[in-house]
Amino acid sequence: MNAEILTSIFNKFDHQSNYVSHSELNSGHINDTFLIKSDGNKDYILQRINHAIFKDVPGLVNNKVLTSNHIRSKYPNLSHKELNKTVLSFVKAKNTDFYYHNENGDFWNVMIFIEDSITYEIVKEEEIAYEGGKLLGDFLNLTSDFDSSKLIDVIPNFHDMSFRYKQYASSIQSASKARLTKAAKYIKIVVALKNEMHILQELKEAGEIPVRVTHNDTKISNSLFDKDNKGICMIDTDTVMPGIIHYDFGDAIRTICNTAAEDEKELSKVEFNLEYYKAYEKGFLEKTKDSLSETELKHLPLAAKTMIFIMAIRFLTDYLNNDVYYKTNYEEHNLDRAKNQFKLIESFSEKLSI
Ligand code: GN1
Ligand code: MG
Repeated sequence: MNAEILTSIFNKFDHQSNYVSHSELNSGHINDTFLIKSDGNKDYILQRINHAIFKDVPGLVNNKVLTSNHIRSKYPNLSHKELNKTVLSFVKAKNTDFYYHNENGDFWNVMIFIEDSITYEIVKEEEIAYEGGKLLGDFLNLTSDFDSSKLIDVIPNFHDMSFRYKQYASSIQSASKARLTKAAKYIKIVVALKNEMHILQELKEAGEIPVRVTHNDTKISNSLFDKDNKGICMIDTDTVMPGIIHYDFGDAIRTICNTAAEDEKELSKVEFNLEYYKAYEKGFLEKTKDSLSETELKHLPLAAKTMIFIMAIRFLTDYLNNDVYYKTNYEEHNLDRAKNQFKLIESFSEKLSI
């Protein structure tokens, strides 16, 4: 994306500053995200939201703004400036929507960049795991009284195991022989895990686990930290929706406890770090143990395994569908991601018996 195009889009928003330079932030698999340095006293995040995947972008942006407003209302004593360093703040487009829809159909939105914030793709310090657990606990507490009927279902059935399994089963039906052969080993693993991986879904459907406002994309790179390793806030609120806390806990564990990146091909580098699991759980429970039910608490380890499995089959499904969903950098990128997640399940099961 060239500077001229980005400048013109950036100028559609009401920030009263000028574009100076930009860099692309490559961690997401769906949207395109740019850090815009400005000549004012703030920098910005400019994001193109993928409307092939997010069918109702105005609704999604509204969810994000409502979530931020709700969280902001919890800090009545903070100044505007302090709030902008603590909670995601969205910038209105000059037409007063919180998004800009350009001629070729793309949707854009702008947030204030929280200065001096750091994100991690891979965790190398136990303290980050612990602080990450507290951050998720805070997020769930801050949104616990948020009226979820105001939120649209951004992607229906997002973490619904039966739905994900059905998508996977249909990808097997339509996949090429070549891709099926490459996936054969993993297809067998899915068969073996299938029943156990539906337990949480069944508990949810039976009403034994309550539905709350949840984040739904809690990979560790979606948490901001300051330079002293203290958590600032959770970002990427694209998928905030009603759900069960297990997938939030599990997705954070999936990424924090993997000793390698989610797409590391050298599987001997992929191990489950039990110490980080314990540290994350400690931070999380410090914030939430009094508000969660016994059934919710009892199933946290299963949640971790289930969330790793969900991502394993989502990556495998996309590989079998010829890579139509996630951004990929090379032919077998999705297969490598799936293999990585299956290896993580194997290591998880060696270290934690559930
Ligand atoms: C996608 O684009 P990103 O990185 O925010 C995906 C998540 C996955 C994640 C895997 C809407 O999120 O569910 O956990 O990739 N988001 C969507 O890294 O499918
Ligand atoms: Mg996301």
